[in-house]
Amino acid sequence: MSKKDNIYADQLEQVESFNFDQKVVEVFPDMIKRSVPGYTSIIDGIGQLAKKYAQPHSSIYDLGCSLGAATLSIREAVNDKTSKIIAVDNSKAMIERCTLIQSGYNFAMPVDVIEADISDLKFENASFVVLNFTLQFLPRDQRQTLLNNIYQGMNPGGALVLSEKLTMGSTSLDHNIIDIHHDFKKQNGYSDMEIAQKRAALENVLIPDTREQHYQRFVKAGFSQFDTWFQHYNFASFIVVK
Ligand code: GEK
Repeated sequence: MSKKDNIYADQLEQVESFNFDQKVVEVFPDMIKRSVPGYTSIIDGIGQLAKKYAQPHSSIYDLGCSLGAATLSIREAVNDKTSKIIAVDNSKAMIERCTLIQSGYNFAMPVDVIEADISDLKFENASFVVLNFTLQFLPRDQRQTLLNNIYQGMNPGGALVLSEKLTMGSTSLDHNIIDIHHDFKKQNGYSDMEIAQKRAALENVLIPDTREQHYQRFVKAGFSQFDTWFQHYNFASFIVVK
């Protein structure tokens, strides 16, 4: 069971930059469900999309896997022991907990849980790749290279699912959507102070792009077929097919 996220409940003298440490691991499932609109639907959808795109005898990548929610959804949906999932995160604390969680399930599809920076990976024989709210944490100048690498290592007919917090093109639209997202967090029990301190912690750590910036990157990497398959407020998920 995940503990309740109280990390920003008390007034902090100084808000440090957000990082995925042990404290975050302990509350992560609660934090992400109360903060990201549509998170549970996206996790379920990733399993369904994997059924359509994952190929036998191939590799499936879950990049920035955290505790492996997407990995579990895929393993549950795709009953195939000939392919394997490579779940990667650069947080040691996340990887330790993820390894423990995955070993508690007896699905057919094997999984390797690896501590690494996703920018250092070489992709091979990939049929399905998941970047579920991870690309937004990568420095902007590394994002195109990662997508190029994924495209290079992907089999024809394979797919990438990319979920991201978006920024809207216009300032006033952005302002209103961010307000609505904050109301969503308030409805989920976060106080104004918690929301403000978390926002400060994520400043310069979570850097959102517009939908157009994502679409341009897909084209530049070589992908020709893509669309938004899910959106709730400023949180969207794209399906990108090779
Ligand atoms: C889920 N996908 O539950 N290399 C590897 N991992 C990274 C990197 C990097 N360069 N940068 C950040 N991460 C998950 C949720 S959380 C999203 C993903 C959120 C990892 C980071 O350590 C964290 O675990 C994850 O990306 C982002 O479906 O908390 O908003």
